[in-house]
Amino acid sequence: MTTTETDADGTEVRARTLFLDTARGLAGDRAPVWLMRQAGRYLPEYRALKERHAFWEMCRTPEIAAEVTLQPLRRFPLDAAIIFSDIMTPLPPMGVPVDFAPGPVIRSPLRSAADVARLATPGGDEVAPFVGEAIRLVRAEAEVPVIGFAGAPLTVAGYAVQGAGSSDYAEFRAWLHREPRAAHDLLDKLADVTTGYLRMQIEAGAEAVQLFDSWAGVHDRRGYATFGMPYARRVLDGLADTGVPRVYLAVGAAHLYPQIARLPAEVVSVDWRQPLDAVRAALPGKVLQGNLDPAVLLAEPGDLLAAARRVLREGQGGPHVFNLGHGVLQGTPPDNVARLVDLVHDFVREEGEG
Ligand code: 1CP
Repeated sequence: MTTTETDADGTEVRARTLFLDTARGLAGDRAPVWLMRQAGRYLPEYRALKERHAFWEMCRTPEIAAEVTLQPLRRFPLDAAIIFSDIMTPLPPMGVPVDFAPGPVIRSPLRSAADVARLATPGGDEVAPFVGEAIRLVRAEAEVPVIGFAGAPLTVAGYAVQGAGSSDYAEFRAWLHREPRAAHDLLDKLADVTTGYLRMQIEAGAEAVQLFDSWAGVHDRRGYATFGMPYARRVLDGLADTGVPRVYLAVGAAHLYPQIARLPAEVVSVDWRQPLDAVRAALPGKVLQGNLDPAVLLAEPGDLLAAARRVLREGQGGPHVFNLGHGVLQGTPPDNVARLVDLVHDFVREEGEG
């Protein structure tokens, strides 16, 4: 299959479909590339906008959200855009105010069954119409597909109950044991709202969706089987009829791969802790997305390129979307991102390998 074309002067034209074809399981001539947090504070043009607008204002103003989404595409020949928003977006319309400082802060975290009972469950069109509008604006300008996204119920519940990001979510994990019924009610509401919200994004023009279960890995297998996987499954199943490729991300979650392997997602985004050839054996039939260590983008160019080549070689055993194992770090030099994206473009899959 040929997914790249060459124009009159011999330069490669990105076929619009490379990312989507790969996400659907077709291994093309090269791996498509996009980077989690490709928009954000490592780009001076983002920081310039951020000086004039608060984070929520940027998310809630479609023209600004679209502009921020497009910023990395103007610099780098990326194969997909991810809409600029946050996994916290559905919480305020459910009745949970969220501030950013710079990570999310919930001043009144959910604690009791009554707190959960009070939550609203806005329909897909009510959650965040500005996200749909931003997607339409990006679709009108971008040459590459737009990825919509949401947080997975377990990860969003972790913030809503813990009150902020945490390295271990101990408070939240204790709450799951103390208040399992309220936890299921909360996850149930989040699953409904998230499904509607993602369907709205697809209707607005998102051609793939990613479900971020960033903190799934802090839970043990039993906790994930009880509170994580069933709700992620419900959201993903709720999108099946759209035909849009579904990407599921979890970080530090190798102990959960037996469960993740059975989720209805075409693509699994994996962190850098294990090489892709080893992960492929644990996630049979899945397209793999990942998994360069984002810290490597802070290293010398020679070391960065060697590490990226290793990821590309390890990904050759099946369909592979090149990405980082997690988001771009704040101090990343944009020149290193340029070097990385060029390298992925120039790397040709070795026939018969992998
Ligand atoms: O001050 C600033 O500039 C705010 C920094 C920032 C940005 C740029 C936050 C606060 N969110 C975002 C954008 C964002 N968040 C995007 C779109 C941009 C892109 O990817 O190009 C996406 C997809 C997210 C998703 C997100 N937010 C996740 C899932 C991805 C992941 O990193 O695992 C999570 C966990 C969040 C929560 C969040 N929001 C912001 C921060 C700094 C964090 C994480 C830190 C924490 O838990 O405290």
